[in-house]
Amino acid sequence: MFKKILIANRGEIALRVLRACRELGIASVAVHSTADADAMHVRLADESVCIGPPAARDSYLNMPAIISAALITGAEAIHPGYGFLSENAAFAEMVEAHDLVFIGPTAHHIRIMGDKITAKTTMDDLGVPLVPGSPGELASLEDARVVAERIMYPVLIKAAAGGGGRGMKVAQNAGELEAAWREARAEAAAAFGNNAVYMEKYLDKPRHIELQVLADNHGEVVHIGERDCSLQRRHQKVLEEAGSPAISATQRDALGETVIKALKKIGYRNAGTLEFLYQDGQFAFIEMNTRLQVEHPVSEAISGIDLVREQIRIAAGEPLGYTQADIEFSGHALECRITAEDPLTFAPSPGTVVMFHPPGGLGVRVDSALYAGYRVPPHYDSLIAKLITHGRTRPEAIARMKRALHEFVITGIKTTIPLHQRILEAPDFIAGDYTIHWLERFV
Ligand code: MV4
Repeated sequence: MFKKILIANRGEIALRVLRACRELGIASVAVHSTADADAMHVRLADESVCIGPPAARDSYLNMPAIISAALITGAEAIHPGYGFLSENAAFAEMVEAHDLVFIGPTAHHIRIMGDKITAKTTMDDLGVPLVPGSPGELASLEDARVVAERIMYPVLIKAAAGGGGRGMKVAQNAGELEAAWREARAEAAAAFGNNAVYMEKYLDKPRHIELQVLADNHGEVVHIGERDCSLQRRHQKVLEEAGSPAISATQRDALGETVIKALKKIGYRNAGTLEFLYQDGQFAFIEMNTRLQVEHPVSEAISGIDLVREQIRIAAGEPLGYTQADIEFSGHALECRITAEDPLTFAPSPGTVVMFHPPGGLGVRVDSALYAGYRVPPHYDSLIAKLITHGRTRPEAIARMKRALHEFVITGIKTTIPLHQRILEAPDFIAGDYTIHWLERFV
């Protein structure tokens, strides 16, 4: 096992990794920008290194500074958290080139899944179901026309280097195809420096359901159940749940079996998440995330598995030590992402936190790096707390969430707590009856 790990991140996820390190008896090194000198992750770590000015590109994305911090402090491994360098294959390679361990998948797998076309063709070859679409990159507008006629309108043109909805254009009919093609390519080139695009049939009312997996370096692969992440606004997830209210345990097990077989074949390692669209009883793979995700705590709640501990153990070469048959799912979990934003306009609301009283009690977890007197810097993501509740049933998890939101006091900045309270009262939410479009219409 490692003796010391560097955490290349900030905020609640840096704390999450620090906690796993301390429980495993591993020393921790925090890195921080000048804007984060007073941040909680710096205070909680055994050591810290300042890696640059506030702008993320000069600090949390500064690869040489982070590698140097690891070498100077004698850390043996780097946990990237989520965002920042977590899905940067070049960084994973740089880490390994300095005889450090990247706590995550291999650079090869990060690269395959980072290109959405390669990810899809890989999964297709492995028998994972996809949305009908182009077999690969669209070669020309003519090619796009041929594929669209075959799969039938409406169609969606997506950027190969995409994700997060950028460079994605719908064509409802043949008349809209040329504009969609041009706009998708232009947006992809501008956003990613890569104008490669592909086509899928446009699903009009899907749910976003993703499957958490863990794979060790010895060929064992397990799934940790699904999460329903359909409640999102402008491609930002707002509230997630495990399991999905829309699918049965039988459906989950069948999907899990297909995915495990596929990941064993490609020798995938560490944690990962496969994203699916689910509509009319069918799953269709769209993307794979090769990192720990923000919403991982709901999977931890229903499985009892500490995903970050497992990531670290796997990276150190330890076998999982259990199989799918040993994993039991219990109850239901919800996560509310609380951001420093106006709950009505979503305008960012950085500033100084005056009061901070997180809720507690049975079935309640708060992952947050906030404290009274902390100044939320304007330079980074607006996520300030994740509130997770677990119950024996979905109604119990909902009741706990309402109770916990009622207890939660954050003053000095605006937060989205009132938005979550409204969602939890909505009959469609209570019934579990929502698609990826529901929240956009609700807010
Ligand atoms: C889709 C889709 C409908 N049909 N693909 C958006 C971001 C990217 N990760 C995939 N996305 C979508 N792909 C087909 N064939 C609708 C979306 C989509 C979406 C997906 C998941 C969660 C929220 C979303 C919000 C709008 C659109």
